[in-house]
Formats: sequence, structure tokens, C-alpha cells
Amino acid sequence: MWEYAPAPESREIARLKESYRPFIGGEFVDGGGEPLKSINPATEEVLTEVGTASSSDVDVAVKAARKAYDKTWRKMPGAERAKYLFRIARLIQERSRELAVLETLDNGKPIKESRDSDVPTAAAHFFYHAGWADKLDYAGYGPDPQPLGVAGQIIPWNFPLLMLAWKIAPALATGNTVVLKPAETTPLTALVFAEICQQADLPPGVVNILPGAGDIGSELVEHAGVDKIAFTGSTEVGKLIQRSVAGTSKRLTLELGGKAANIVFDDAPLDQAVEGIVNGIFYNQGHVCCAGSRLLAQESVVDELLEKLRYRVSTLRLGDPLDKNTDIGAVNSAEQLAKIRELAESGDAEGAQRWTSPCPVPERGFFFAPTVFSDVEQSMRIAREEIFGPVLSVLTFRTPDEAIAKANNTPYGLSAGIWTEKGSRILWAANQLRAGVVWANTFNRFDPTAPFGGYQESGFGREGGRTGLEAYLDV
Ligand code: TXE
Repeated sequence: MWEYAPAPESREIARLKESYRPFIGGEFVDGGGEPLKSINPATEEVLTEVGTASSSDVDVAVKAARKAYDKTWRKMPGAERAKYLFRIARLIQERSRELAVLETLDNGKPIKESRDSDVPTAAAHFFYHAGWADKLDYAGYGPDPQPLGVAGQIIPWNFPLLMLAWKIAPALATGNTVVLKPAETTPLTALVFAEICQQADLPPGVVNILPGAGDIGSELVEHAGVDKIAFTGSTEVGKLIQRSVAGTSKRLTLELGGKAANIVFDDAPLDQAVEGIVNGIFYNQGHVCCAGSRLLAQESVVDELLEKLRYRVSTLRLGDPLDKNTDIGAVNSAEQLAKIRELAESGDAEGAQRWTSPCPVPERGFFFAPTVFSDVEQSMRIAREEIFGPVLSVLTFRTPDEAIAKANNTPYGLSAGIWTEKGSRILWAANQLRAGVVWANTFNRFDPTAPFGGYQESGFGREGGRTGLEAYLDV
């Protein structure tokens, strides 16, 4: 296991890169957009400046992707494409320390999460999809399933490298080429990924990366040369994109926000449930679309559960994300911190009971101490809106039917959790819950083989597993 001291040289990784600019047609180029500053959210210091794309760069990138699609990538036998994906997966592993440190510097997440989860899971996605590239016929897609063409992909800042892997790996495995826009606050690992594409000798233009703000995402969505849009981000922007592609033949998948219920029945193993609740809402500072942000506790156990939960939360260490003992790092941006604070204040104003972990909070950086609101009513904003921060809203229920009704009382539908010893109740509840994934006696478990995606305002389409390939194929 590596040691991650917050040494000055780890910051140099961020400062000295030549590659912090758009990657088009296999080369890093000077984009025509205004440079953006990448901020370390744990210190508020500028890590580096990143060159961004202009709308003419979007056009050049889409044309480069089209050329690569027509000339090489779509014609290449699946077994050959697989070799590139395997190579990329191995290079992610080889450069995993650098990627983990950069992800933590740029995003604010604890190094133990980027090291043990984000980076290895990103590599796992390339390994998994490499395996599919020459087996699409076995997947029932016929001997010559058709890729869609050029995929425009837009990703958020909460899992920068992992969301990139979720998007790029299935697109490449199925023979599509890609223009991807990372989030404006977290472009760095996507640009190291571009270097990895060069190292892997990926044919120029198969992957293009355009750092930039939402306007560049919007240009990409509107570009006539794009055949498919894959978006992960806010429900608000997802709806804008849906309107923008309406009336075109572009294919669209959306993975949007959530307000997941984590339901604890009175027969649940409470200590185990507490671990799942903590993981469900405090992992990655709560910047998780499927975060278990609403705890639904059966009335008969709520007091005991809350006591255990508060004790456990008070043991979480908040602070320097590069310290490998840190459990909770920095919120990704000043804007996100302001949003979390505003929603938490609405909880106070609407009469919920706020409990904050007594952990010390650094004076500099965007930090928010783990917070648990009890006495929450369904009508309150903290029960309805996605907070996307380390804030848990606790509601209660008396009967299983009431639990399901409350869990489903949301416009979202990405995930849910159930804690009970009764297997029959797990099967019953999983069928009642309107959510794309239901975890039983666990939470936040991911695997490249499992399709992931939402119902309702959490979006549509699936990523991962065999089902995820369909989003990139015409059969
Ligand atoms: O998301 P945006 P933001 C939720 C979460 C968070 C809120 C706002 O509640 O507090 O959204 O976050 C690009 N056309 N989630 O503002 O704006 C943008 O540049 C095309 C949940 O960061 O949706 C970035 O690359 N693209 C979510 C990406 O969209 C546009 C993860 C996401 O940014 C665009 C993130 C436009 N008009 C936030 N405007 C999840 N599902 O995990 C912006 N973008």
C-alpha cells in the first residue's frame, strides 16, 4: 500500500503538466476558450490553469472523431479494439498513484477513496468492456452490430475519472468514437487520461477531451455531427439537453440526480445498518447521485438507531483529503458549499432538529461537517431536494407500506436501500420501490457488470453490464 504524505511534490504533479489543454485528434492543442483555474477545494489554492475549448474546437473535435470513426475505429475487428481497451486499463493501473493524488487534489475527496475505489473501479470498467469488444455477437447483438457513430459525453465533478470510464469504455468497446467534456471544476484526471490514450497508441481522434464550462457542453449537444449524447449531471441541465435533442435523431441517455431512501426496519441488524447509512450519505462528502440522503427508520427503533448513528458519525475524521486517515474531505466548490449551507438552513427554518458532528473543521477550504437532521417531515425541502452534501434527513414510518409510500414520494428514482433480516421483505420491497437500483443490507456497491441508471427524474438509459452496451449500438 502506498503512503500519501501531502508532500510539495504531489502538488507539482498538478502544476507542471504540459497537457492541461484540449485533446483533439490525438494531440494536446491550444484551445480557443478562456483558461479556467483549477482550485484545490481543501486549500482554496489554484492548482493549475487549464486551457479550454471554444465552439470552433467543438467542431474540430467532432470532425476528428468522425474521421477516426469512418477511417479506422468502426472497421477495426472487435478483438483489435479490445487490445486498446486492455492497454488503457493497464495504464490506468500503472499511473494509479498519480491519478489518485490528482483526483483528490482537484475534487477534494479523501485519498483512500480515490486510491481504493475511483481509480481501480475506472480500470475495472476498461477491463470489463475490453472483454465485450469481440463478443457483441454472443451478447445477442448479431454478427455485425452497428455502432452509433460519434458520442458526445458530458460528465460531472463528483467522480471525474470514474464517470469518464463509465462513458468512454462502453462507447469504445462497441466501436463508437468520443468527444467528452469533463466538468469545469475537475478537468485534470480526464487530461491524464488523454495522455494515457496517447501512450496506448489509440488511433488519433477516437477519444477527444474538451475542458470547458456548460456552454461547451451545450455546443456539443447541439452539434449536428454528434449521433449520441450521454450526460451525467443535474436534472435541470438534463432537461435542457432533452429539449435540445428533441426533433433530432440523436440518441440520448441521462443519469441525473436522486433523493434515495435508506429504509431501516425494526428487525435490522442496527450496527450493520449504521455502517451502511454512514457509507450511504457521507461517502465522497455526499456528492453521490445515489446517496442515501433520506433515512427512513421504523418508529420503534429510531431512538436507538439515532444514538448509534450519532456516535459513529462523531468518529469520522474530516480534513486534509491527502491524509490517508481522512474519512471526509472537502466539498468540491464554493458554489456547492453555499448550496449545502442554504439547504441545511432551510431545514432549521422548517423545524427539523439539526445535529452536527463535533469534529474539528479546518478554517481554510470548503468543508462541511457531517450533519444529521431528525424530525424531518416529507414536505420539508431537505426531504425533497437533492442536497449533494454530507447531510442526512431522518424520517420515520410505522408499517412497511408506509415506508414504501414515503420512499417513493419523490420525483427521483435512482436508488434505495433496505435493512432487514427478512428475505421475503427484501424481495417484496425491491419490487415496490421505484428505483433503478435497490441495495439490501448494503449500500453504494458498484460493479461494471451491473447496469446502473434511474427512473423518473433520475434519468433514463443504463450504464454498465450488457444492458449498458445497448446505449451505444443499433441492432
Ligand atoms: O451540475 P451541472 P452542477 C446535481 C447536484 C448538484 C447540482 C448542480 O445536486 O448540486 O446538480 O451541480 C455541464 N449543456 N448533480 O451545477 O451543471 C457542466 O459543465 C450541456 C448531480 O455542477 O449539471 C458539467 O460538465 N452541458 C449529478 C456537467 O454538465 C452542461 C452530478 C454537470 O454540471 C450545460 C452533478 C448545458 N446547458 C451534479 N450546463 C449526478 N447525477 O451525479 C452545464 N453542463
